[in-house]
Amino acid sequence: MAVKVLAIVLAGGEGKRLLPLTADRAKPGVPFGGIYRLIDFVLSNLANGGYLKIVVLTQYKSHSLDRHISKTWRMSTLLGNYVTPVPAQQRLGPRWFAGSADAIYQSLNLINDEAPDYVIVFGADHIYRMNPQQMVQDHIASGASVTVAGIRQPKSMADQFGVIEVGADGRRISAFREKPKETEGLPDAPDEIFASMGNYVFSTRALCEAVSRDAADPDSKHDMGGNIIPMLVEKGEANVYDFRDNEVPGSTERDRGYWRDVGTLDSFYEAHMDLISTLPVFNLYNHEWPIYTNYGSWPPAKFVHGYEGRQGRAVDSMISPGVVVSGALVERSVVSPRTRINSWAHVEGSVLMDGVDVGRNAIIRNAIIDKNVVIPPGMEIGVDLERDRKRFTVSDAGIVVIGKNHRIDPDE
Ligand code: ADQ
Repeated sequence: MAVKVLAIVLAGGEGKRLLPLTADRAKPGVPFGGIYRLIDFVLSNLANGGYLKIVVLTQYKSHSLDRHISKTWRMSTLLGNYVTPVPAQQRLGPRWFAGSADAIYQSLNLINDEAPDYVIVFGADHIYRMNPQQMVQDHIASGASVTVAGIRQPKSMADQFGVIEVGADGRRISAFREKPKETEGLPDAPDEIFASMGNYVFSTRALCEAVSRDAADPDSKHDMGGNIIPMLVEKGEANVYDFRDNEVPGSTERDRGYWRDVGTLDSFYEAHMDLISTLPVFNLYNHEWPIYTNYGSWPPAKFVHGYEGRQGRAVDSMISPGVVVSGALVERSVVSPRTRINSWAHVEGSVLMDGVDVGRNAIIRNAIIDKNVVIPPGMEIGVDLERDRKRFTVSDAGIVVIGKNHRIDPDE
């Protein structure tokens, strides 16, 4: 008989480092790549891998995320498939989820109802393609209680990840430290560490026992990476699955093994830049492993001559349906539906989300402009960063970010 697998997607992240993009939406609900939201990547990986019983645990400002999930991810229930958003329960009293392990503990009834043999627990904040079937098979073959997906990352980023050390067999995790301040590099690559991707496969009993034990510990932060994985590592029951071994149909030499944590404004911006080069670092045009989404019924993007006959053009850019580029130039940018860019405007190296309106003669350079922002005619963004710092958010790398519905005073 086929093994039964339930997938749990952790989608409750607050995403403070992505502010202002997360001011009124949960991090997994942040728009990405013109027409997607971050959560579409993990859900597409699960669906393409054939895992169609999916519980999405949400909490923080989940309204637009819930709406997106029910609109986009409504699947046929005929075969018992589902993608269900489950908001934070409050059955343990008037408290919010404490951490990701608590979120699972509070949802144990869903696991009991489904009675799966294995539980996939994946994060929702990453841009990547992965075939989760290969990881599940690896987990089953090894007999471990938990298998953690691992990827090499620069050592300088160790304090953002769970850092994995493996034993002599290359599989068993001998130590796991969540976001260490200091750490050694790998023996064969001193500038790299082996990082947890925040994706786990559990044997059901081991998961239920671990989160129940953790729930009774008053000193625990009830965090998967901080508490549950170290607990199972200590028992010698945790294995690693090397993401390098994962093979996704249709991936190119260039984007094989691509994985980005888009937890900061700069990494979010960089991941967009990875989409737009002629041979993209991350290829959204792989139809063998599609990333699914839903963005409404907009007509095709349109490029027209604008004021004084100026040509509307875009190069090295991704322009979504419903966009009108009228007599403006768009370069190295990602533009979401319903955006309008008017004559003589120049948009360069930028990410424009839904319904942005760029006035005539405006210049937008190295910026992220969130939903429905109206850029007044002649405004310059990303040209004088000192000035931008006084009125908008400017990231460490100098990317100017304007939050959703921000009303710009032209004299600002
Ligand atoms: P972080 O991403 O910093 O590190 P966390 O903030 O717990 O850890 O987020 C993990 C996932 O859980 C995210 O998808 C988030 O949205 C979600 N989440 C967090 N709290 C939640 C809650 N209470 N309810 C529901 N969902 C919740 C983690 C691991 C590290 C690993 C990195 C990889 O802890 O070990 O290296 O991911 O990016």
